[in-house]
Amino acid sequence: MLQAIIFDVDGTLAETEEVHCAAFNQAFAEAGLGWRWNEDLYRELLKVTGGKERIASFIESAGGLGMRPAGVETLIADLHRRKTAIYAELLAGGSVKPRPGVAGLIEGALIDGIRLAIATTTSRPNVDALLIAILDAGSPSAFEVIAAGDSVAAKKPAPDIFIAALGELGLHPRDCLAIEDSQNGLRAATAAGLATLVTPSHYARGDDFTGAARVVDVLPALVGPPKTRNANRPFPSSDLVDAVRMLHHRAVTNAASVPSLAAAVE
Ligand code: XBP
Ligand code: MG
Repeated sequence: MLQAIIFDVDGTLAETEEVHCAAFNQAFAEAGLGWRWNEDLYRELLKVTGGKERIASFIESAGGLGMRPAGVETLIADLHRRKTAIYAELLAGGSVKPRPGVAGLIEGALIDGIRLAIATTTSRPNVDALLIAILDAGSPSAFEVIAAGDSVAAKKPAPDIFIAALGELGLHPRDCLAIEDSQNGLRAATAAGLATLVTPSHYARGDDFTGAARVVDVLPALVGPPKTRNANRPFPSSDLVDAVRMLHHRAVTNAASVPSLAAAVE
Protein backbone atom coordinates (compact mmCIF):
# COMPACT_ATOMS: atom_id res chain seq x y z
CA MET A 1 0.00 0.00 0.00
CA LEU A 2 1.32 3.48 -0.83
CA GLN A 3 2.66 4.99 2.38
CA ALA A 4 4.89 7.79 1.06
CA ILE A 5 5.64 9.82 -2.06
CA ILE A 6 9.27 10.88 -2.52
CA PHE A 7 9.52 13.97 -4.71
CA ASP A 8 12.50 15.14 -6.69
CA VAL A 9 12.82 18.95 -6.68
CA ASP A 10 14.31 20.61 -9.74
CA GLY A 11 12.22 19.99 -12.81
CA THR A 12 9.64 18.02 -10.80
CA LEU A 13 8.14 20.44 -8.26
CA ALA A 14 8.82 23.35 -10.63
CA GLU A 15 10.73 24.24 -13.77
CA THR A 16 13.69 25.68 -11.87
CA GLU A 17 16.69 25.04 -14.11
CA GLU A 18 16.25 28.31 -16.00
CA VAL A 19 16.64 30.08 -12.65
CA HIS A 20 19.63 27.94 -11.65
CA CYS A 21 21.28 28.74 -14.99
CA ALA A 22 20.66 32.49 -14.56
CA ALA A 23 22.13 32.29 -11.05
CA PHE A 24 25.24 30.49 -12.30
CA ASN A 25 25.72 33.12 -15.04
CA GLN A 26 25.30 36.04 -12.62
CA ALA A 27 27.84 34.50 -10.22
CA PHE A 28 30.31 34.05 -13.11
CA ALA A 29 29.79 37.67 -14.23
CA GLU A 30 30.26 39.04 -10.70
CA ALA A 31 33.54 37.10 -10.48
CA GLY A 32 34.69 38.69 -13.72
CA LEU A 33 34.76 35.34 -15.50
CA GLY A 34 33.82 35.47 -19.14
CA TRP A 35 31.70 32.35 -18.84
CA ARG A 36 28.06 32.35 -19.92
CA TRP A 37 26.02 29.15 -20.12
CA ASN A 38 23.36 29.30 -22.85
CA GLU A 39 20.40 26.91 -23.07
CA ASP A 40 22.08 24.35 -25.31
CA LEU A 41 25.27 24.25 -23.24
CA TYR A 42 23.28 24.06 -19.99
CA ARG A 43 21.25 21.14 -21.33
CA GLU A 44 24.56 19.33 -21.88
CA LEU A 45 25.99 20.39 -18.51
CA LEU A 46 22.85 19.15 -16.72
CA LYS A 47 24.03 15.62 -17.40
CA VAL A 48 26.32 16.32 -14.45
CA THR A 49 24.23 16.55 -11.30
CA GLY A 50 25.22 18.94 -8.52
CA GLY A 51 26.11 22.57 -9.07
CA LYS A 52 29.68 22.32 -7.81
CA GLU A 53 30.29 19.20 -9.89
CA ARG A 54 28.77 20.96 -12.89
CA ILE A 55 31.10 23.97 -12.54
CA ALA A 56 34.10 21.62 -12.17
CA SER A 57 33.06 19.67 -15.26
CA PHE A 58 32.75 22.91 -17.24
CA ILE A 59 36.15 24.22 -16.05
CA GLU A 60 37.85 21.05 -17.21
CA SER A 61 36.09 21.17 -20.57
CA ALA A 62 37.33 23.02 -23.63
CA GLY A 63 34.71 25.70 -23.04
CA GLY A 64 36.21 26.45 -19.64
CA LEU A 65 39.94 26.21 -18.90
CA GLY A 66 40.49 22.79 -20.44
CA MET A 67 42.24 21.72 -17.24
CA ARG A 68 41.78 21.63 -13.44
CA PRO A 69 44.16 24.23 -11.97
CA ALA A 70 45.52 23.79 -8.44
CA GLY A 71 43.25 25.37 -5.81
CA VAL A 72 40.27 25.35 -8.15
CA GLU A 73 38.17 23.82 -5.35
CA THR A 74 38.17 27.18 -3.55
CA LEU A 75 37.03 29.01 -6.68
CA ILE A 76 34.27 26.45 -7.23
CA ALA A 77 33.08 26.66 -3.62
CA ASP A 78 33.05 30.48 -3.70
CA LEU A 79 31.18 30.59 -7.02
CA HIS A 80 28.63 28.02 -5.84
CA ARG A 81 28.04 29.78 -2.53
CA ARG A 82 27.30 33.04 -4.38
CA LYS A 83 25.18 31.22 -6.97
CA THR A 84 23.05 29.70 -4.22
CA ALA A 85 22.45 33.14 -2.68
CA ILE A 86 21.51 34.59 -6.08
CA TYR A 87 19.16 31.64 -6.73
CA ALA A 88 17.23 32.41 -3.52
CA GLU A 89 16.99 36.08 -4.50
CA LEU A 90 15.67 35.18 -7.94
CA LEU A 91 13.09 32.76 -6.46
CA ALA A 92 11.90 35.46 -4.06
CA GLY A 93 10.91 37.44 -7.15
CA GLY A 94 7.91 35.10 -7.41
CA SER A 95 8.22 34.16 -11.08
CA VAL A 96 8.53 30.40 -10.47
CA LYS A 97 5.26 28.46 -10.09
CA PRO A 98 4.69 24.81 -9.15
CA ARG A 99 4.24 22.45 -12.08
CA PRO A 100 0.62 21.46 -12.81
CA GLY A 101 -0.90 19.19 -10.17
CA VAL A 102 2.02 19.44 -7.72
CA ALA A 103 0.27 21.61 -5.11
CA GLY A 104 -2.94 19.55 -5.41
CA LEU A 105 -1.13 16.24 -5.04
CA ILE A 106 0.76 17.48 -1.97
CA GLU A 107 -2.48 18.76 -0.41
CA GLY A 108 -4.43 15.63 -1.28
CA ALA A 109 -1.69 13.27 -0.12
CA LEU A 110 -1.45 14.97 3.27
CA ILE A 111 -5.23 14.79 3.73
CA ASP A 112 -5.17 11.12 2.70
CA GLY A 113 -2.43 10.33 5.22
CA ILE A 114 0.30 9.68 2.65
CA ARG A 115 3.68 10.77 4.02
CA LEU A 116 5.82 13.16 1.92
CA ALA A 117 9.58 13.29 1.41
CA ILE A 118 12.11 14.97 -0.84
CA ALA A 119 15.18 13.39 -2.44
CA THR A 120 17.18 15.95 -4.41
CA THR A 121 20.65 16.72 -5.70
CA THR A 122 20.15 20.43 -5.15
CA SER A 123 21.49 22.18 -2.09
CA ARG A 124 19.28 22.29 0.98
CA PRO A 125 18.89 26.11 1.05
CA ASN A 126 17.49 25.90 -2.46
CA VAL A 127 14.81 23.44 -1.31
CA ASP A 128 13.47 25.69 1.43
CA ALA A 129 13.60 28.76 -0.82
CA LEU A 130 11.66 26.94 -3.54
CA LEU A 131 9.02 25.42 -1.25
CA ILE A 132 8.27 28.83 0.26
CA ALA A 133 8.25 30.48 -3.18
CA ILE A 134 5.89 27.99 -4.86
CA LEU A 135 3.74 26.65 -2.05
CA ASP A 136 3.63 28.67 1.14
CA ALA A 137 5.54 29.46 4.29
CA GLY A 138 4.39 26.29 6.01
CA SER A 139 5.23 24.00 3.13
CA PRO A 140 8.71 22.86 4.18
CA SER A 141 7.07 21.16 7.18
CA ALA A 142 4.70 19.29 4.84
CA PHE A 143 7.74 17.18 3.94
CA GLU A 144 8.61 14.89 6.83
CA VAL A 145 12.01 14.12 5.27
CA ILE A 146 14.19 16.35 3.09
CA ALA A 147 17.27 14.54 1.77
CA ALA A 148 19.34 17.00 -0.26
CA GLY A 149 22.64 17.82 -1.93
CA ASP A 150 25.90 16.98 -0.19
CA SER A 151 24.23 14.94 2.58
CA VAL A 152 25.24 11.85 0.59
CA ALA A 153 28.58 10.90 -0.98
CA ALA A 154 27.28 10.08 -4.46
CA LYS A 155 24.70 12.23 -6.27
CA LYS A 156 22.11 11.04 -8.80
CA PRO A 157 22.09 8.80 -10.84
CA ALA A 158 23.51 7.03 -7.78
CA PRO A 159 20.66 5.83 -5.52
CA ASP A 160 22.18 7.28 -2.34
CA ILE A 161 19.82 10.21 -1.83
CA PHE A 162 16.71 8.03 -2.27
CA ILE A 163 18.17 5.38 0.06
CA ALA A 164 18.78 8.13 2.61
CA ALA A 165 15.18 9.34 2.30
CA LEU A 166 13.83 5.77 2.66
CA GLY A 167 16.00 5.28 5.75
CA GLU A 168 14.71 8.45 7.38
CA LEU A 169 11.14 7.46 6.53
CA GLY A 170 11.76 3.96 7.86
CA LEU A 171 9.92 2.53 4.86
CA HIS A 172 10.56 -0.21 2.29
CA PRO A 173 10.81 1.02 -1.31
CA ARG A 174 7.85 -1.23 -2.13
CA ASP A 175 5.61 1.06 -0.02
CA CYS A 176 6.71 4.29 -1.71
CA LEU A 177 6.52 6.02 -5.08
CA ALA A 178 9.19 8.36 -6.48
CA ILE A 179 8.33 11.26 -8.79
CA GLU A 180 11.16 12.48 -11.04
CA ASP A 181 11.75 14.63 -14.14
CA SER A 182 15.04 13.40 -15.64
CA GLN A 183 16.92 10.27 -16.69
CA ASN A 184 19.49 10.75 -13.91
CA GLY A 185 16.68 10.99 -11.39
CA LEU A 186 14.83 7.97 -12.76
CA ARG A 187 18.03 5.91 -12.62
CA ALA A 188 18.68 6.95 -9.04
CA ALA A 189 15.13 6.14 -7.89
CA THR A 190 14.88 2.78 -9.67
CA ALA A 191 18.33 1.77 -8.40
CA ALA A 192 16.93 2.38 -4.90
CA GLY A 193 14.13 -0.09 -5.74
CA LEU A 194 11.42 2.56 -6.15
CA ALA A 195 8.58 2.52 -8.64
CA THR A 196 8.97 5.88 -10.37
CA LEU A 197 6.54 8.24 -12.07
CA VAL A 198 8.25 10.60 -14.53
CA THR A 199 6.98 14.05 -15.57
CA PRO A 200 9.76 15.13 -18.00
CA SER A 201 11.00 18.70 -17.48
CA HIS A 202 11.91 21.15 -20.21
CA TYR A 203 15.60 20.19 -20.18
CA ALA A 204 14.92 16.44 -19.91
CA ARG A 205 12.44 16.13 -22.77
CA GLY A 206 13.58 13.35 -25.06
CA ASP A 207 15.58 11.57 -22.34
CA ASP A 208 15.33 7.76 -22.22
CA PHE A 209 12.86 6.93 -19.42
CA THR A 210 13.07 3.15 -19.73
CA GLY A 211 12.16 1.63 -16.38
CA ALA A 212 9.63 4.30 -15.38
CA ALA A 213 6.32 3.01 -13.98
CA ARG A 214 4.66 5.72 -16.10
CA VAL A 215 5.70 8.83 -18.03
CA VAL A 216 3.18 11.69 -18.34
CA ASP A 217 3.73 15.29 -19.43
CA VAL A 218 2.12 16.65 -16.25
CA LEU A 219 0.55 15.06 -13.15
CA PRO A 220 -3.11 15.84 -14.04
CA ALA A 221 -2.69 13.63 -17.13
CA LEU A 222 -2.89 10.69 -14.71
CA VAL A 223 -6.56 11.47 -14.06
CA GLY A 224 -9.02 10.80 -16.85
CA PRO A 225 -11.30 13.58 -18.19
CA PRO A 226 -13.71 15.17 -15.64
CA LYS A 227 -16.53 12.76 -16.59
CA THR A 228 -14.53 9.88 -15.10
CA ARG A 229 -13.96 11.77 -11.85
CA ASN A 230 -14.97 9.97 -8.70
CA ALA A 231 -17.92 12.18 -7.79
CA ASN A 232 -18.13 11.13 -4.15
CA ARG A 233 -14.57 12.19 -3.44
CA PRO A 234 -14.42 15.66 -1.83
CA PHE A 235 -12.22 17.60 -4.25
CA PRO A 236 -10.34 17.28 -7.56
CA SER A 237 -6.94 16.61 -6.08
CA SER A 238 -8.26 13.48 -4.36
CA ASP A 239 -8.79 12.11 -7.88
CA LEU A 240 -5.09 12.71 -8.44
CA VAL A 241 -4.25 10.93 -5.20
CA ASP A 242 -6.43 7.98 -6.27
CA ALA A 243 -4.67 7.86 -9.64
CA VAL A 244 -1.24 7.93 -7.97
CA ARG A 245 -2.27 5.19 -5.55
CA MET A 246 -3.50 3.08 -8.50
CA LEU A 247 -0.27 3.68 -10.44
CA HIS A 248 1.80 2.61 -7.43
CA HIS A 249 -0.33 -0.51 -6.86
CA ARG A 250 -0.02 -1.61 -10.50
CA ALA A 251 3.73 -0.93 -10.58
CA VAL A 252 4.47 -2.91 -7.42
CA THR A 253 2.11 -5.73 -8.40
CA ASN A 254 3.71 -5.99 -11.86
CA ALA A 255 7.18 -5.89 -10.32
CA ALA A 256 6.22 -8.78 -8.04
CA SER A 257 5.11 -10.74 -11.09
CA VAL A 258 8.45 -10.14 -12.90
CA PRO A 259 11.28 -11.88 -10.94
CA SER A 260 14.02 -9.43 -12.01
CA LEU A 261 11.89 -6.45 -11.01
CA ALA A 262 10.73 -8.22 -7.89
CA ALA A 263 14.37 -8.57 -6.83
CA ALA A 264 14.84 -4.80 -7.34
CA VAL A 265 11.82 -4.03 -5.20
CA GLU A 266 12.82 -6.54 -2.48
C1 XBP B 1 18.94 19.11 -9.93
C2 XBP B 1 20.41 19.29 -9.88
C3 XBP B 1 20.97 20.42 -9.07
C4 XBP B 1 20.49 21.77 -9.65
C5 XBP B 1 21.37 22.90 -9.17
O1 XBP B 1 18.61 18.48 -8.71
O2 XBP B 1 21.14 18.48 -10.44
O3 XBP B 1 22.38 20.34 -9.15
O4 XBP B 1 20.62 21.71 -11.07
O5 XBP B 1 21.35 22.96 -7.76
P1 XBP B 1 17.26 17.51 -8.61
P2 XBP B 1 22.76 23.05 -6.97
O6 XBP B 1 16.66 17.38 -9.99
O7 XBP B 1 17.79 16.21 -8.04
O8 XBP B 1 16.35 18.25 -7.67
O9 XBP B 1 23.56 24.14 -7.64
O10 XBP B 1 22.39 23.39 -5.54
O11 XBP B 1 23.36 21.68 -7.11
MG1 MG C 1 15.12 16.88 -11.15
